[in-house]
Amino acid sequence: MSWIDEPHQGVRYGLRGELLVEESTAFQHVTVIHSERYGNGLLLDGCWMTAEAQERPYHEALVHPALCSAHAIERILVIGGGDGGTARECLRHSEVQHLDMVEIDGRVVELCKEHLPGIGGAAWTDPRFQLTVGDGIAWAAEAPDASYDVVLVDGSDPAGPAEGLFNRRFFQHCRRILRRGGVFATQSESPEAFRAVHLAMVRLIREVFGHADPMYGWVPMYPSGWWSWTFAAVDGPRYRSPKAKRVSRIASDCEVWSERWQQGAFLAVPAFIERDLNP
Ligand code: SPD
Repeated sequence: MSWIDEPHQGVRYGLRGELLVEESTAFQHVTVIHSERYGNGLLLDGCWMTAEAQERPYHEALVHPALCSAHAIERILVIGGGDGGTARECLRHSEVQHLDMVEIDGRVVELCKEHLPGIGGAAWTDPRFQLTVGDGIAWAAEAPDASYDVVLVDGSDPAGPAEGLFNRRFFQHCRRILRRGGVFATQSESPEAFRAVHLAMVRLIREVFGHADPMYGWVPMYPSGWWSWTFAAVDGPRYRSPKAKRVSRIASDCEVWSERWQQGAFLAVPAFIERDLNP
């Protein structure tokens, strides 16, 4: 047993556990651990991505505001999301007919299937699920106009292979490929530990879509534990109004997400962020 830490700006975010896998892929350094507190976990380039007992609040928050509110949810695109948790939550919605997941690092998928199989769970064998190992940024750039009802970005931090998931061109393509009534969502970093990146993302998505709203919650293993997800839609902030029928089908099996939790999370904009976003 040892401590496995993500150092960030002079603070260490760590779990006590043992190393299971440590290797470099063509894209990044991958570490898989077993921790006492949160079960098996994954780090990419030394940054926490997920752990068995930490993933549900993160994935539920990214997925359900979008999937409960988009006009239709037949065709979904997930960019990143190699552990399968985002796809798993999407596929709990029976109206989803097809889900493309485009993950750049096939080795991450293999390691997650082997060491964190419960995160992807039923998604890995769901006939609606289509995995492409490839560049999600290029996928969005090449997808036809209005080809998805929901686009979800489940990438890592803005360094290395995920860097292009944080720029204007990428967000413009995400908007272009959404159908009418479609919803876009991305993880948008910590308002405390990645304040500048978070603000830049919300501002940029607002410019591209004409509006966007961050939603705040907690993922204790991530830097500061305080996290955000940002939503935008083609036709206004429909993600703030989930459809009752979809909510009733999934809410009882969620760990953290509920319609009420979501309402509070959209309202919980820290004052220091509010002042910067709406001076
Ligand atoms: N600093 C952590 C950012 C992690 C975002 N994605 C996590 C992947 C979980 N599916």
